[in-house]
Amino acid sequence: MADRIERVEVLVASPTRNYVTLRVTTADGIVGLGDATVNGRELSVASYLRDHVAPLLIGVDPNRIEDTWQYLYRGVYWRRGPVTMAAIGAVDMALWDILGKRTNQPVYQLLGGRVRDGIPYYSHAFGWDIPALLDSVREHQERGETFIRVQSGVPGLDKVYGVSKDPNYEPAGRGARPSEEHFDPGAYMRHLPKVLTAVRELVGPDVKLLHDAHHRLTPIQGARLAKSVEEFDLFWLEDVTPAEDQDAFRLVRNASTTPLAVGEVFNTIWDCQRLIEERLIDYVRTAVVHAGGISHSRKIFALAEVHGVKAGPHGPSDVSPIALAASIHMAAATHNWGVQEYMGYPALVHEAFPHAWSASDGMLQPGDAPGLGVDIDEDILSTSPYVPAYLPTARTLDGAVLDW
Ligand code: GCO
Ligand code: MG
Repeated sequence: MADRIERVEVLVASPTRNYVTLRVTTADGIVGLGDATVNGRELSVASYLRDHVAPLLIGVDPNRIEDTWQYLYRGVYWRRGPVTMAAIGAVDMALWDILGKRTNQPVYQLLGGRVRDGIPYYSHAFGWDIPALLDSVREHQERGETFIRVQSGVPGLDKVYGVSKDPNYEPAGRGARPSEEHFDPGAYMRHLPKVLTAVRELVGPDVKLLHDAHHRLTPIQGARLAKSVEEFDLFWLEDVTPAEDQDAFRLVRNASTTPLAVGEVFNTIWDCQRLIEERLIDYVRTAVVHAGGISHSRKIFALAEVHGVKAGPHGPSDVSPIALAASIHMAAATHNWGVQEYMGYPALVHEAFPHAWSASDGMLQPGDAPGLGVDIDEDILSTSPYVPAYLPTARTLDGAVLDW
């Protein structure tokens, strides 16, 4: 069974948007894929992998998944942060993929096998005004989706997180500098209850509604918002205040029983330890790619399980179908899974990364292909070069920078 890593390649490509893919090939000819995409910082992870990680992997036994993780994390001294952890995450995914292919089993089987028949996902409905949002919600319902995140424009603001003029919500704009947008917390906080009143009236009590405040509010504003939307019975309120200030969540928690979800910007178990151990949140949202891959994410979700917190991982279109596959395989085998985010991809992304996983009627399925079950179309990737693209920057109405 021993084998050794012979080749490590980093592919950066932009089939509609930028993705960083790691391809690891062993002496036995097994190929493992990992996603290392950090939206707007793609080239840093590519360099980290190419210049600093790839040389360390040559000759390593790919079966030593946990040891390789520890070597790249503890053995390197400089640790944590999105670039480092996405790079380690990509290596980890690729090694699980290789193990699955070597043993001819899907990764979820290696993680202990299925604990559920399908993985519910939530999708993203949006509209500039309430009627447009309601149309979007109806479309999601027609697709059989029962977990729907609702985002709407705010009167007086010309750009708002989660709402776009395109049919696909795409926050990163192409160009050398981020665009800028202004945000007014007061206008937003006054408007959201009206939005949720209309949506709840449309969908009735059974549909699970979610909403993302995207780190824009202060702790006390977050507490007030969570309280003001309590009657709409949200499945969760996401990122109601910036996540670094873990203690701030106590204020929100004490103010309301609206379930809270946080953590898409976290990279390690230590970033969310307090939130989980002190039961300040209900769902932890670390993305498999940005939190060190499958091996480390398992530990985060195991800690969460002990404290009654569920996984609700980030699954935006700015991580590739390889990372989504890793998340789906974990979801199939992890008991305390709440819901998986699935923003969907444009057709070209599905073609660039042919995959065994599938999404229909509000459920994701991992498929039964060995490993993670994702491939790459090299023709598409090699003809879609990297294009600089950035998330916008937000400012308050007086021009001061605000968390985006
Ligand atoms: C989500 C997120 C995204 C992020 C994006 C950043 O919940 O899907 O908040 O929309 O903004 O992934 O790269
Ligand atoms: Mg979010």
